Amino acid sequence: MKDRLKIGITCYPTLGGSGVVATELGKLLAEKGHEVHFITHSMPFRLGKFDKNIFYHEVEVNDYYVFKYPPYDLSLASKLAQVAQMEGLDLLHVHYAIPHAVCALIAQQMVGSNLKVVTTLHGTDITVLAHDESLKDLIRFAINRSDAVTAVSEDLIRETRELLAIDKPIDLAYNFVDKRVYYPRDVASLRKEFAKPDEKIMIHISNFRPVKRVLDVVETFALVSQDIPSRLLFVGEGPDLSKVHCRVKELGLLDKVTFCGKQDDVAQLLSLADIMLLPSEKESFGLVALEAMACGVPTIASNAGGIPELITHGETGFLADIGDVEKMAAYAKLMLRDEKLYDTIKKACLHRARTTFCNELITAEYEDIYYRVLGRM
Ligand code: GMT
Repeated sequence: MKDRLKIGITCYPTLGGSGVVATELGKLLAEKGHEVHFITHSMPFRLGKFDKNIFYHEVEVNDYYVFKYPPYDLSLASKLAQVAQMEGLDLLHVHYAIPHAVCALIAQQMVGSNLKVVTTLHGTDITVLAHDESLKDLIRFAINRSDAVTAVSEDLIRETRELLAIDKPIDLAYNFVDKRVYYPRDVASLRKEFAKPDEKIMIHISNFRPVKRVLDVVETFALVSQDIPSRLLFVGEGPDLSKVHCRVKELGLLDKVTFCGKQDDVAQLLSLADIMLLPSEKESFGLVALEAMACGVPTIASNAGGIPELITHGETGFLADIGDVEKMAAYAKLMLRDEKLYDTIKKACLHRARTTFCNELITAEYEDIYYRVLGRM
């Protein structure tokens, strides 16, 4: 290892792929000997077991009665500066431009420019928030003033440049999976609880936000299950869950669909499945499809955002236009009926997840960025 770094990490700790990526990255950096300080409003949900190199600092928000909105952003900025000073941090790596990068830049002003700020864009901070005229200039400011900016796909880099007219270099750092956690698990006995031996299992995991188009999952499954005995597992919860339940009921498919709710052991559940469905309207990367890939499960997804950078059509899964559930169902049937094709795709999935998107590679890319901004190449 070059120098041991002291790194502060801020993310949304309780939900979503960005929190998972930030937490897993912190754990891997700590394993490599760096000192990692998570500075968030609650304990990151994937933090797990104790590690001597990992520290957690909770941001407490002042709810003084005159504040209509408790000022979380100011409390975070102040905490970032405090921790940076107390612990002698080299840099803050913040996930999401708004508000985290802005808070980190305030902390940098308070502490001095030796404290570097690395910002990672995950998607909705650009694909949703950068369309909001009231936030656009602030996001551009956060990006331009960060010492380095990374994004999770080429597509997100392109969209950031287009939407915000940014010239500054943006580094690509794909999402990654820890192959010690995501691999095909032996789930033979658990599988019996979900499906009969001749039934196939399809799975969808998300936060059930409208952008995930969860009803397309139901329609795709309905078409597949007409021809192939199969089951569907829904993992996660969110605003569109009740719509999904209604549609499943309407189609008379309740006995074939299991709603698992929020689950921790995603690798175990993924290993049960034959196919993952991800028909999102927009997806800057699609971490969950990578997690599936690492468990040897091909994904049928929409041809949206950064998904084609992850899934190679016909090799590690299949892509269809957004909303084209007939095509998605046809691809599912194609794979489920042809064992040889399925096996080839499964092997390609495992290979791609373990090479292009492996934890060692991407962690090293982030480390290089840290050393670069610190002038310690
Ligand atoms: O997909 C979500 O709704 C959660 C969101 C988040 O903020 O955690 O995920 C975004 O970041 C992930 C990690 O980089 C990406 O894999 C997801 O594709 C991205 N989601 C969207 O772009 C909609």
